[in-house]
Amino acid sequence: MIHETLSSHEIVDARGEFAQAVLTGLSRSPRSIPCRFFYDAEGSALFEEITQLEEYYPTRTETALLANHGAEIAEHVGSSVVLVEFGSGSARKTSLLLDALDEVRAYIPIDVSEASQAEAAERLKTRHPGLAIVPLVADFTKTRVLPPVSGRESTLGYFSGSTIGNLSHSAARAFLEDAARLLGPDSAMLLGVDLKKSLDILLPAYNDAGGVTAAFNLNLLARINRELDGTFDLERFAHEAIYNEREGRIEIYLECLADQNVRVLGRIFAFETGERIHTENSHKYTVAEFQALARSAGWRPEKAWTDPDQLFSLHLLRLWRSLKTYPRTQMRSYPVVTSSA
Ligand code: AVJ
Repeated sequence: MIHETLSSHEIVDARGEFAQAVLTGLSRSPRSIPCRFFYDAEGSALFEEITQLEEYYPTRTETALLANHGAEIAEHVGSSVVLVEFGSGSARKTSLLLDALDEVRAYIPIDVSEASQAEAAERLKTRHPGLAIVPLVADFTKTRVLPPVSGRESTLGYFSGSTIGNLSHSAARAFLEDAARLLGPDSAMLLGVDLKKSLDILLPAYNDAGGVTAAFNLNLLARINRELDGTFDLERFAHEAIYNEREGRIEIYLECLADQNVRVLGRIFAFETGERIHTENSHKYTVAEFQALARSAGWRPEKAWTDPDQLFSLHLLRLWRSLKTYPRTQMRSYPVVTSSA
């Protein structure tokens, strides 16, 4: 145990961002831990499993949209783009886009996980020999500069899987504004956005019968035990997924099943029965709602594709030549939802 020699601050610094976020998150009321910490190696593997589940429709629906509309997307985008992917993860869908696009100058995946970057790059190199891959290991919400790529004319941003749904509306707008600055004028953006739908479909997608999503959520507690000397008993917490109608989002929690004290990095946290730790939001949109959000961030919706069952949508946005020509009337027209998360 390293507690004896280092002060708690030194221990937190040593364990970095995860330690800071967990100790801060568990100390606040209601308690919460940011969803980006789901993705350690175990969590990324569980998420891959989720994407194969019958109940979890987003991945296969987006994949089908890319397969069915890839050629049309490429027509809109034009040739020899530099493809920048936000939160690239396993980049499994990216291959379909790379197949469809004509002459990609370079591919810049941005992801916090070095491991999944390396694994994805290996696979892409085999499938797309000659593709210049320039990985950026970084938090895509905080990336301000792209690695230089010679002859970069037009740039296509790609944000798949409805990961934009994890962000609040104001954070999603800020992300789109930052992306505009990062990608530069004349750039385009392709996003996967999950659509609002009946709860008969939505709730099982976040609480599957096989318990894979529950394991994905509980893995966060296992990760704390592994990395932060935690004493969480996973049997005494349960996965919970609800739909918040007002906010238009799935909310995921870990519910405490019995009064208990848990230690993390030497600090004791007393949990009461029924108390919850918030771990993720997954906002859902209508096509019109998402297009209004995009406009409020300075993007012009060029085209949107949805599947026949209206489960999922792909949006192609184009950046106004420059914000100078953007009709001010459109700015901030999107209703600001004052959600705390
Ligand atoms: C990776 C954020 C798109 O919100 O649907 C899947 C993560 N959480 N099951 C989503 C997730 C629970 C997923 N995203």
